[in-house]
Amino acid sequence: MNDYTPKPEHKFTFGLWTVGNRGRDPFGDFVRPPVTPIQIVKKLSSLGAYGVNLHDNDLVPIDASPSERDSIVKEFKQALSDYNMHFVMGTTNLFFDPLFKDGAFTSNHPQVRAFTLQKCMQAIDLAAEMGAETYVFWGGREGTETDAGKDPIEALKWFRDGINFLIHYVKDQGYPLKFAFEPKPNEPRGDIYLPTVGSMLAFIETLDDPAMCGVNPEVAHENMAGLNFVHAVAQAIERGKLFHIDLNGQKFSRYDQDFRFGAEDIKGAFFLVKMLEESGYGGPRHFDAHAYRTEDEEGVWEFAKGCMRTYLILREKANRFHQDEEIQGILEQIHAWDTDLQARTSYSKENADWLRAHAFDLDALRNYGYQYEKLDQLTTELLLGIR
Ligand code: GCO
Ligand code: MN
Ligand code: MN
Repeated sequence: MNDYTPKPEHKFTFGLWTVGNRGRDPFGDFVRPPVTPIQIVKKLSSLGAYGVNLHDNDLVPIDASPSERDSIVKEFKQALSDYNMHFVMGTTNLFFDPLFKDGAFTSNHPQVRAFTLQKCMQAIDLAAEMGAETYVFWGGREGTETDAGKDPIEALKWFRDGINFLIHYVKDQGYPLKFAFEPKPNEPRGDIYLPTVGSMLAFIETLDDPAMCGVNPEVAHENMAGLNFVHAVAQAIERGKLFHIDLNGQKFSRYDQDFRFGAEDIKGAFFLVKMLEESGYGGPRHFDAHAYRTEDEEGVWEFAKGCMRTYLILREKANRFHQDEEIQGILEQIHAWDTDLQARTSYSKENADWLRAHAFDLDALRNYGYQYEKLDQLTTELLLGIR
């Protein structure tokens, strides 16, 4: 009998803002009462989660006095230890306050850019004090509606300068934190800079310490742009840059829906879980999603359970995929190696001469069938539960 019960060893985490989401949207107000951070920690712990993540102001109000801040943090740390929950990822809210309306690191206003550094330093201190491993930067409002007023080349330089400042701040403080950058193509801005995983990976290489920096890709964000999320994550994994991940569900090319993991594109979710498990990714499985606006508090916890359960079911399906003789038989044929020929494809003068002279059977290649139809149907049947 399979057991899909989440356990801390599965490393499932939730942002306070996810299960704490009260259902407000641009068209309508809150539909659920607030749940306190401590209630969230308690409930998630009872559901088998590993830990929580937060924005500075999810825990400490932006106008809290230093002593208020300290007592809130103390109480929260106590709750984490009481309920055996980890604090995994910290981040800064650089989008809610009206002063961030033109962005934070890339605001045209120099005082906003400087205030951003101050707010980030404080939020990084908070994350380090609570033992976070990873610090996420999501450029919520780092973008424009019109390019008439902001130079996008200059904006990228400002963003780089700001992040470099914080890289040096973290090193000077001796915090063992890594930075993870989260791309998104649009929303809430008309366009957000560095919109995809690929563009973020390129940007990271230009920072003062690229080794300390990786990405935090989100299913919804690549899918909003019509892109294949598995391929985006693959590129990050291949470069050792997958530091964190935001799992959720999304219909392609729509607004950021943040549905329960697996609620949409179940096959995409399957290939994602399969790749994460096979790649040895050891980081948290973070759900950055929220319950439908139709739900009451009970529905919120159903949503949280659903995210974790679906992940575990898909993980088990990935194991079955490996055990399925018919599927594996086809894969063996597809992946058959021609080792002699393979050896000829690493460059040497001799190999180049040999390859130039080699006669390929082009008709055999033209007529070769890859069997993907059968393989995909078998995968679909496996997912539908009849294999
Ligand atoms: C969004 C983002 C955010 C970030 C979060 C952490 O589209 O709203 O996904 O949820 O992940 O702010 O940086
Ligand atoms: Mn996210
Ligand atoms: Mn998002």
